[in-house]
Amino acid sequence: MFPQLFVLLSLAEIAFATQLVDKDTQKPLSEAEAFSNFISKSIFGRRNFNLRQSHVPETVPPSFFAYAGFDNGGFGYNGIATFAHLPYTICTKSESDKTFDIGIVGHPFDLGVSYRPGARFGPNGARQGARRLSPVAGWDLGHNGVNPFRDWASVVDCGDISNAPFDKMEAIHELEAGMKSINSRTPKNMSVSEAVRLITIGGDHTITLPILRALHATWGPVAVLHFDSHLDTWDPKQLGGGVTKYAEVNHGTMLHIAHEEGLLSNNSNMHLGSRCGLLDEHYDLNNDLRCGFGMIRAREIDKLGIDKIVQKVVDRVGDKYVYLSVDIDVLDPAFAPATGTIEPGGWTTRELLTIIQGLSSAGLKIVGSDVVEFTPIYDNAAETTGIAVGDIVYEILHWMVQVPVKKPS
Ligand SMILES: *[C@@H]1O[C@H](CO)[C@@H](O)[C@H](O)[C@H]1NC(C)=O
Ligand SMILES: *[C@@H]1O[C@H](CO)[C@@H](O)[C@H](O)[C@H]1NC(C)=O
Ligand SMILES: [Mn+2]
Repeated sequence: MFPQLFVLLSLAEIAFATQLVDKDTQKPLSEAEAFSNFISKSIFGRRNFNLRQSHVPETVPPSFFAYAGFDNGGFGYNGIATFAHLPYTICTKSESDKTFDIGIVGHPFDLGVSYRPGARFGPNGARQGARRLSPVAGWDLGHNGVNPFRDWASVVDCGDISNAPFDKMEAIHELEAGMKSINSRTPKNMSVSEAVRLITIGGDHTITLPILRALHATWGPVAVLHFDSHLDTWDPKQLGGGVTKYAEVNHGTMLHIAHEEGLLSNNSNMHLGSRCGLLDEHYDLNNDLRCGFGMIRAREIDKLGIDKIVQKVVDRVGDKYVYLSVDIDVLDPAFAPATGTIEPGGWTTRELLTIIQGLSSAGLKIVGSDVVEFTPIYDNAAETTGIAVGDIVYEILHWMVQVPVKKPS
């Protein structure tokens, strides 16, 4: 009863206050008109927020407000969480031919982990972490004048490639088939870049194997730049071996297997940010060399600095096609606590972003990429890891936009 009484009293006050006469025209007003007039002239009244019609100089671009609702939510917290509010496209369908150039795709898979599980929730965790990224405000201070969402390339969120939860081998086949299907799409802007390119959000690191298998048909062997605290070239006989063949395929052996299958360049691959325990005094490192990897260890950054790190990578890779694989555990746990196999002593988010930008500026020919091992359940209330994953994907997107690719002839 009390609220109704309050309204009645208020209306009476309104009628009195406005004297039922429009203040501008002096025409008499009904009680209802007086009420709405009172509200609209109060501080609660609707303002005209269309800045394009207001006193803003014409050189100022339309307000961010004017875009609210643009492509699934101009403001970060609005809308369905596609990556950076990008349009959702089912990229595996042939109807998607010529509709996009670069896709963000999720691989919700974590059947290959050795320690903390849960990376299957990584793709949607990264979409949540990327909410404050948007085509609407995509011009980054670190990349003068480029908004990678609205440059020559059409960028979409391809959704996830669904995969079987009960059988790792079946799931890996499904991921490979899905990637092959998307890779076969004709890009929208053929005049700039001849192939669609994908940034995959994992998923545990095993997913890099089906991705490399799917890329091989188009690009041949690629130079893998592997940002990771671990080597991931472990001999399957060593890590998971002696039990079943099934156990040998996991997030610590996939680069060894990729080498054995001829998917990697012979001596242009590189680990960056390495730091981890080894399973043997000599065997792991010898096997790693055999798999074609060089290495920049995490602690070397303090002596080398970022420019020399970039130069070493550029010297090693040359003009080979590059596949970039970022295990989020390359970052120090302070910057990325939410991951499966944490190793203290890693790089900062800024260092990683700046190195990636350096590789991009050097024009290395990136044909695909992944950011893996984000396991949202271990993130904090500030979403530190998820937001870092979003920004790393954004940095890689800048690289793909900056360096279009031609298919091998
Ligand atoms: C392709 O990119 C060029 C260069 O930025 C641009 O002018 C053109 O509009 C783009 N074409 C399509 C179909 O998006
Ligand atoms: C790598 O070396 C092997 C053995 O010499 C050779 O058969 C293979 O073609 C080489 N692969 C590449 C990508 O150069
Ligand atoms: Mn890894």
